[in-house]
Amino acid sequence: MTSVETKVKDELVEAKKHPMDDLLRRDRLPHVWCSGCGLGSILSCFVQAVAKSGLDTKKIAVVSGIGCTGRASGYINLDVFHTTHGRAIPFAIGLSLANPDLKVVVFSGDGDLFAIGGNHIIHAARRNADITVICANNFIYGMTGGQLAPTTPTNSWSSTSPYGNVETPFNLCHLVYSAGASYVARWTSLNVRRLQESIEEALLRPGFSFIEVISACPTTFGRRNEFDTGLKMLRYFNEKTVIKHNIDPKEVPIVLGQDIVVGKFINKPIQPTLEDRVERVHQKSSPK
Ligand SMILES: Cc1ncc(C[n+]2csc(CCOP(=O)(O)OP(=O)(O)O)c2C)c(N)n1
Ligand code: SF4
Ligand SMILES: [Mg+2]
Repeated sequence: MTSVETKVKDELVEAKKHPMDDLLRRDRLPHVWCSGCGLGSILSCFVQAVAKSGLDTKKIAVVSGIGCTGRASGYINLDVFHTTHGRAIPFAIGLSLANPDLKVVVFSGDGDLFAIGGNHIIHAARRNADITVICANNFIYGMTGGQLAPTTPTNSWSSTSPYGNVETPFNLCHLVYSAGASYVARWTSLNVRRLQESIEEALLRPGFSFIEVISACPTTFGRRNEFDTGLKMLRYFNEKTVIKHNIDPKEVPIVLGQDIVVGKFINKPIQPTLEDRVERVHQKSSPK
């Protein structure tokens, strides 16, 4: 740590307590995220949602994979696990099956969850695993220098698509809904109040819930795509965001230059979870 970082850290520790301090690991600050990054806002919405939910913080676990987003777990003052790249979902399901009283949250990036970890997320949704997944979608592999992800919009630029992306990206909300997700919402890192409410709602309902957060990444996505500051990305979100609740996620792909449809898309009636079904089998199979 440089002397400037040490000074900033000491000043922060000395500073007046913030209302969310109990849920943050202040000794880990300042965080590593770039100026203008959306991840700080998403983290803030998450801790505020936890506080408002009234859940017992001793019974919440947060799991993340690898990437800029994956670093979030290190700043949250709950039981947190920073797992390997792409494996946050199986780790989370393991926790939830071993201790169904836990509320298990996965907080990770689009690449982690839908590229290397894509197989796990579809099966978690299919099984209605009792986990809440918050996916920060910055359209890119942020941490490793801006490589093309399965979420990179067609025609946009990345370090591995220097002539523009020729592929069609996944519509994450449609993908998880098709696989069986019972709660699906999408917001941007600018919609802080609505995002916080959605996270709170997802935390309080059993079953597989999924929240996509379109997150500003000026450093690796933005600067190659005419949004070289966080402010430019937020202005773009502000201009293009349209709220439509209860819409079939199939209708709302993300196409650069077109409206970004956000909202609470799916909120199915509560169904038995994977954990409920496993518990029932255990009860049936226990010796009389
Ligand atoms: C097995 C493995 N493969 C590749 C990597 C390199 N790697 C680290 S983070 C990352 C991409 C992360 O992208 P995303 O999940 O979108 O997170 P972001 O940084 O954009 O928040 C990759 C490919 C790794 N750490 N482990
Ligand atoms: S590279 Fe992008 S996602 Fe990563 S911290 Fe910087 S702005 Fe945020
Ligand atoms: Mg990413």
